[in-house]
Amino acid sequence: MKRILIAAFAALLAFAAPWPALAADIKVDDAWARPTLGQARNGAAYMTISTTGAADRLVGASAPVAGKTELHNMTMNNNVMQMRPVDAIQVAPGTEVKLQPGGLHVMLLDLKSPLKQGDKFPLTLKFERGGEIQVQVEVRQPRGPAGGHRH
Ligand SMILES: [Cu+2]
Repeated sequence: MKRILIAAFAALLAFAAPWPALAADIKVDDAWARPTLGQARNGAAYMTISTTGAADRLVGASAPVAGKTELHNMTMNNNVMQMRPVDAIQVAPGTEVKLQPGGLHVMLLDLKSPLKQGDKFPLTLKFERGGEIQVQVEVRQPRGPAGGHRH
């Protein structure tokens, strides 16, 4: 009897697999990347991530346009901005995590072709709990006064 109960419980768990529901809790807004200049082989993707569910962690990403993709943060070190890979980016309920120039970003390495203004490319984000979410990244200049054109 006990064994049957365990099997039934396991089946229930399988059917109630939380992946789709959790993925739906994650919201990714305004995914964009700056156009690459000249022969630059690297780029960065920015976006705003929030969740209406439990806390989660962005643990990886992949994009067909890039040979390799890493999660990075920019930090000041002796007055020099440095990029460092991070293992994960925390997403807590009720707060927006902003990936933006000068801070957290998804680093796109070994680009297979330049990122051109107006283009869009798919980016798959991997969340620890929520699983994979694909977003479309728009290639454009930064918006707003802080990130406007600097000529
Ligand atoms: Cu970077």
